[in-house]
Amino acid sequence: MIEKKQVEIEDVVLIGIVTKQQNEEKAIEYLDELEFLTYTAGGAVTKRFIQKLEYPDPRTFIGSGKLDEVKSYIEEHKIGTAIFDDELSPAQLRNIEKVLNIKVLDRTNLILDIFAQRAQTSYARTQVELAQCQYLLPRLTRLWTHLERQKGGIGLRGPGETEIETDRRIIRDKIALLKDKLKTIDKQMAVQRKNRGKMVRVALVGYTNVGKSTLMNVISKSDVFAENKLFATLDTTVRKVVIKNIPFLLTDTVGFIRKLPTQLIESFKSTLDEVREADLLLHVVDISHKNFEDHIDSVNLILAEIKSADKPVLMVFNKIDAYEEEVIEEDDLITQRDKSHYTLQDWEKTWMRKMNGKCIFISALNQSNLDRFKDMVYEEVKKIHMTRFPYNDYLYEEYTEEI
Ligand SMILES: Nc1nc2c(ncn2[C@@H]2O[C@H](COP(=O)(O)OP(=O)(O)OP(=O)(O)O)[C@@H](O)[C@H]2O)c(=O)[nH]1
Ligand SMILES: [Mg+2]
Repeated sequence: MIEKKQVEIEDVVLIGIVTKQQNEEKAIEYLDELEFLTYTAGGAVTKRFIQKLEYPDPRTFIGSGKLDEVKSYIEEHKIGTAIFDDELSPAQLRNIEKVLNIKVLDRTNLILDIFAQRAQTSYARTQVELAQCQYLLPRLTRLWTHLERQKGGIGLRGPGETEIETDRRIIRDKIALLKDKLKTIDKQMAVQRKNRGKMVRVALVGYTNVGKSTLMNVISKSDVFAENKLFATLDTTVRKVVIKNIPFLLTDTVGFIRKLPTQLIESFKSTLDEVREADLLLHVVDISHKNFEDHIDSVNLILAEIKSADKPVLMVFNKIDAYEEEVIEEDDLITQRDKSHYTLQDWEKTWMRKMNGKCIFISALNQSNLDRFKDMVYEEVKKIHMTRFPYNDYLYEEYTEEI
């Protein structure tokens, strides 16, 4: 079982690259996100290193000169952790550790660590533990586990802490055991889902931190943990919601992120089954985030990966209260107008217009436009409900209660 530990804030450096596929602006955006992830995991970023490269170096990810630069910085400032914004191969990880002689993590490792920290139920913890073991298996010979200086902290929570020095066989046995355990739970969950009968099922999906749980709370009057950190929700909550006269089930589940580790997608099978078996998806987007279009793409990629890309979807653009477009001053003749200058009205005229009204702008926090949102959900749910209960049409009679 994963151990829970209160850890002190650790000083961390971040390392990213600019390549042909990833321009400087993108690299900076990704590092911003990596910094938020680091903060969620309990780290404070003291410096970022970015290098321009044709391709990542197969031996050390960044060039050896750059690595030396990182080395002198971490030695001077006594930094204990370096985090790379990509998945490092086991060989890269080993080589980098040899040079830097501190704890080296990659994006995958960091996300797994946050999941380990946040998993509440034994079910979620088993899923995370499995993903961690699978990540760990090819990377067992890690230098930093032998170092005295770093005990606990980011990247060391979970099985990594205790099992790392044991051999691969033990990890393999453990993987088999965890898989068995999950299979049993998966079966129970599948039965539970079956018992819910033919009721229409709606799932909230979206990038992490967009406001899914907040929206769930305001429309179902439930109390799901919401917080301004990444991956506040790992477990699935299902609530019965009634709009007008149709009841349906609403699911809030784990948020997605760019490059969600595949180990996690596999181990969170049952959690994601809630999405896979949903009749309607509410794709929640944080429109106040500069990269919201990228976020939509990442979510759609993961939906495709779990074979849920062809479900009916309502796009829910949340956080309109926090949306701010950049303004070009009248005497500024140089700045080119781009998407950052769009108002919400401008956005409505873009590709969103082609969605045939399947999108809506709301603020879950200020509860604005929620009535319209509920109407739209009602219309969609009603369509599905009617195919499932064709003779049950008395449900749709609008009636006012006599006093
Ligand atoms: N300004 C603003 N903030 C919001 C709105 N909706 C949610 N938030 C804030 O956004 C943060 C994340 O909200 P959550 O509901 O936890 O987001 P989530 O999508 O469930 O996140 P994960 O569970 O981490 O995937 C919280 O600090 C919320 O208070 C909104 O309409 N406007
Ligand atoms: Mg949530």
